[in-house]
Amino acid sequence: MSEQLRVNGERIWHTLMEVAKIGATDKGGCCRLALTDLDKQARDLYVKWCKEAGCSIRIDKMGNVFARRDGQDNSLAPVMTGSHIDTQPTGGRFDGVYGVLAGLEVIRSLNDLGIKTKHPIEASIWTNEEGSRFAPAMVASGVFAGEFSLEYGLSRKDVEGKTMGEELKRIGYAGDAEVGGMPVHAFFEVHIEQGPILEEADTTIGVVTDAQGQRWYECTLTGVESHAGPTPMNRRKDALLGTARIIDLVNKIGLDNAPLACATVGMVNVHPNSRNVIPGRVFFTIDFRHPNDEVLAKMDAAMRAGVAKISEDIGLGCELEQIFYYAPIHFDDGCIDAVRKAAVENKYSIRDIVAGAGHDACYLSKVAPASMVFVPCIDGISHNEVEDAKPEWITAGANVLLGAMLARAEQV
Ligand code: HGY
Ligand code: MN
Ligand code: MN
Repeated sequence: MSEQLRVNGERIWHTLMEVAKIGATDKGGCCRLALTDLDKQARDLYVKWCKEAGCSIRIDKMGNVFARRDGQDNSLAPVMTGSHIDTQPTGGRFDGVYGVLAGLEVIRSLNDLGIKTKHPIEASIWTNEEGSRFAPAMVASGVFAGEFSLEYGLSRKDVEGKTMGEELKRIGYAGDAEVGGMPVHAFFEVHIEQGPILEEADTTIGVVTDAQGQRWYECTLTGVESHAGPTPMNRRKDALLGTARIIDLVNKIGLDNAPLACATVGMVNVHPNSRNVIPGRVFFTIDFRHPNDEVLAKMDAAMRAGVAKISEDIGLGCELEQIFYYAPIHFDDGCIDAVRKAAVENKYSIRDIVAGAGHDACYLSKVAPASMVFVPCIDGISHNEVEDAKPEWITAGANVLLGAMLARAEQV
């Protein structure tokens, strides 16, 4: 790759820090939940920048935003990149938004370099990747890939009962373009690793070959609310006790399938959550992950058996629902090679890696050749306000994205 085929590292860093101001938290992170006014503000800024870079803008019915740079032959399927701009409640300045702004930087750099491509290029924002405000995660790229119906996607509700459809309309991003059903020549997503592997190996680029599978559950345990004082211990139906035992069970299932299994209870809502009332109802979530689908199924079975026993032992009602599942993914070998080649041509240190988190590229891989580029993050921490990355890593990931996209979009 010639020396000139590089992005403007200062510009992408500045762009990232500009967007980081939208939803900035006191601890240096970002809280920009999906389809809030802050999400709208960041989307509007991105659209403005993309228009300034000469792109046309398309918004689909799930609010996915596509900034299109024409190719020499616009009848050809686009080479796409993108990620998400929504964050966790205590999110960082890089998760998702880095991949969105790297797409913009690729377009800006192609403009600076006066490069035309045979295929059009599209840089995208995928709605509600985090699955924090609206569950499940990656729902809009899931609709695009045909994993979920449009009606299912638009009907996802937040804790206040607001639907994605209503919130898309409210922020002005209920587009009219159909969701998916279009050919995509290739899709690349650049993202911070969100784990410790690359930094510990002093490696700049992660060539993402696979993504682990996930199973998400919602569980409601129902016991009997009663007075913490006069109710004898042997007369209680304590929903929080059951939850505590299940949290320990989930953790044990993760440890029993170490070193690759991940098992987390991240959300617990206790009712009535009063210090002198024995909880009568508890809602909580379970998140299982593993790169091997059979192991993921084994974890599922062990959890279901354990939950049934715990509920019976304490005399609790139990509603357990799996709300999200996708099998482990192997990305497209041609796209993986394009990433590897671009990294080697840039003389970056590289290693193959499996994505521990879910990403929009996971669903895009079902409808297009896709792969990802990882860069390290400081101490491997993400989904935390301290999330951080070195400017040289950010530049490196964008350079590799440029090279990989050009390889598939074909410079003319
Ligand atoms: O949960 C995930 O893996 C992603 O952050 N949505
Ligand atoms: Mn992400
Ligand atoms: Mn995330």
